[in-house]
Amino acid sequence: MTVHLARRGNVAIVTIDNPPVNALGHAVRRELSDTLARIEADVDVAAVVLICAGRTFSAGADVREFDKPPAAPALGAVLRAIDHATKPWIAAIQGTALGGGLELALACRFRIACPNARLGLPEVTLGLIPGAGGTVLLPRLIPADKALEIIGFGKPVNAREAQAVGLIDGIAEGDLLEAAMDFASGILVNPLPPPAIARQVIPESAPGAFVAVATRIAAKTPGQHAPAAAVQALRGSLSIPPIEALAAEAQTFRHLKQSDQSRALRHVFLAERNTTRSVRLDGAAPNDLAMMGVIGGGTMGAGIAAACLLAGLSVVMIERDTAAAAAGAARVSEIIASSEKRGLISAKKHALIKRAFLTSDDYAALARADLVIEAVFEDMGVKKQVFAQLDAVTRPDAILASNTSYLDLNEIAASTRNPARVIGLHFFSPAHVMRLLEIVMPDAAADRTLAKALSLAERLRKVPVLAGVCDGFIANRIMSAYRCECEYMLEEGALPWQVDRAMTAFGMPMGIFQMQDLAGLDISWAMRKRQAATRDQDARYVEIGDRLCEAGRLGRKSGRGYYWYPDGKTPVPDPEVEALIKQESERKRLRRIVPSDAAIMERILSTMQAEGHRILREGIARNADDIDVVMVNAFGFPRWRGGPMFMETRVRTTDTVQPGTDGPPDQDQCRT
Ligand code: 3H9
Repeated sequence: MTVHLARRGNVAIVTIDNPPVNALGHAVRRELSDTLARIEADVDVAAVVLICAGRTFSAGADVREFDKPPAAPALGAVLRAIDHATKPWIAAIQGTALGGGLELALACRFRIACPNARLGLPEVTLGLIPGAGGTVLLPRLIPADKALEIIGFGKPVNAREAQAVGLIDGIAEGDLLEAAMDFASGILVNPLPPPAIARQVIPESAPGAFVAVATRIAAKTPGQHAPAAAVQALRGSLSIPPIEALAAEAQTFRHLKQSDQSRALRHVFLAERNTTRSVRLDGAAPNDLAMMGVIGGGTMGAGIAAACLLAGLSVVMIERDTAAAAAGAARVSEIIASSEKRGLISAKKHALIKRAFLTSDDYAALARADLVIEAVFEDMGVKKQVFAQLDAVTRPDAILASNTSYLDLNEIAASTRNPARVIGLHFFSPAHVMRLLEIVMPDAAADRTLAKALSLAERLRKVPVLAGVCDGFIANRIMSAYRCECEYMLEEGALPWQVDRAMTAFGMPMGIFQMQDLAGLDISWAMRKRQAATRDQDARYVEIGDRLCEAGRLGRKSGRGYYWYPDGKTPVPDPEVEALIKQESERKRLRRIVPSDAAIMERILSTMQAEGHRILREGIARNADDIDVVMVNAFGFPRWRGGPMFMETRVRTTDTVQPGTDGPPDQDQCRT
């Protein structure tokens, strides 16, 4: 049974109990429908409290059922029966009420919620719009522009915001069920308001507010169908009778469910939750970690320290001297202060964090650390020195992690007394924001070490992806491969701004050349110079990056790189760069043919996929879904395209990429 019915006096208590998130799958819908019929028939019931078991209200329709044939009763039908119930239903919300879960609450006559509850219609994040009445009921409870904000951006609101706009009728400060029971007795003495479905729509909160939200949605979600459909559905529901609006909403929902974009977004949603599904290791509960060590207070170290502090862990940050430690501490403080300013943490939590953070230039301060993450300069010698010191001062059971992006973790582990406790934890910058965490397993790492790393990922609410040891692991290795391909394209006829335009039109947040300008061209230049002696001299080598650096064009920080930055931040195509690239083509006797944007993107995509397959063959990634999760979360591969490996499994349509004319040439060695 997933739905339970109890009685207290003249109030029926309906409890949905479908772990883990009370999704409204077929069994729940059927049992809810039967329970409603029993309650309607029971003359002794005057009101109904609807509550969910466990830590959360309902997370909505069961996304795992979306590719199965529909099974009656449909959610919309169940909710319309609740809308029209002769007795008032009161939704008692804890945790999150999302999607169909919130639609269920909207169908109830009243809603009360715990102070930390979150309510939302995040269907657009799955390439959908609400399909069980959300677009029709919400603007009948809150102003139309606020409804559009919630539906079009898919971002949940907290209980206070919900109360302020009129989405809920009260906040339960104490026990939720008791508060709901009190609420039920309170409403029975008053005349009942009409159900939401029978109310008039509430106009926008200010003239032009609806259009302003719609414009922001369009600007934020280029290329995506669902947000535009949400705007259209809301517009419709403001102007046509509710019954027609419900039918139109359901039709759009069904149509979107079949779309490539929704399939892609659902693929990523499930893939992100599957990355460690088969890795079930004993030996480390999430609360096993208390004190963290971070070596290095640069951008990366400070971001990692802040992520740990924000997750409630204590942190000791080590720097080489007191001045560097103070600079590192200042970086961390800035991140924490900005988290408070943005309302992400309270002043009280900020004060607690300050007490949990210590900096030192003495490794001995790490004696009690459970896990230490090294984030120092990418140099094997420097890393080995750090690990030697960690070996000397840490507890024998402490885990030692490196945040290296590409160095050989087997070599680092082998340099320690106990390689079993060494692991790679590759964060992405800014580390307190980016959700991806590549967990890199050296050959000798013990299960216990991996278990602790997974505990940390869970504690930090990161998406962990397991990777094997190789140059660049999963993310940087694939990036390195397609960057190389893009450099070949420059020699063969494209220009940086054309490649970048093709990438952003595809949905990437930034093109590869702008990205390199932002990161600075000098770091990879220095690396290429170090590798020059050992590079395969027969491999194709693109010298454009070297030529730019030799000309003092080190990227955005120097005002010039692949682009010119006249105001210090806006990239402008530069004829000097064009001339330099053409010279290089000529020097190599390459005939320049300007490719189409579609051909450029096709070639980038094929390169990502080819490198993905290599990574799979070598056992660096565990499966293709993990590669998609990495690409979406590391470099902003458009989530709504599902990732390069997912795209390969789909039949190409016009809303993906036009087949290009150029195939990817064989991968030459081009690792920088
Ligand atoms: C919808 O409702 C359409 C309607 O408008 C119309 C219908 C006609 N279904 O994320 P977590 C699983 S569309 C099935 O790790 P958290 C998840 O896979 C839906 N399963 O926990 C995982 O399984 P496992 C609109 C679901 O605490 C487990 O629950 N709703 C669903 O970090 C724990 O999940 C949404 O878009 C689901 N709907 O976060 C909400 N949701 O343990 C999507 C979760 O086997 N869900 N699971 O790996 C979320 O945003 C988060 O899961 C939530 C919990 C905030 C609820």
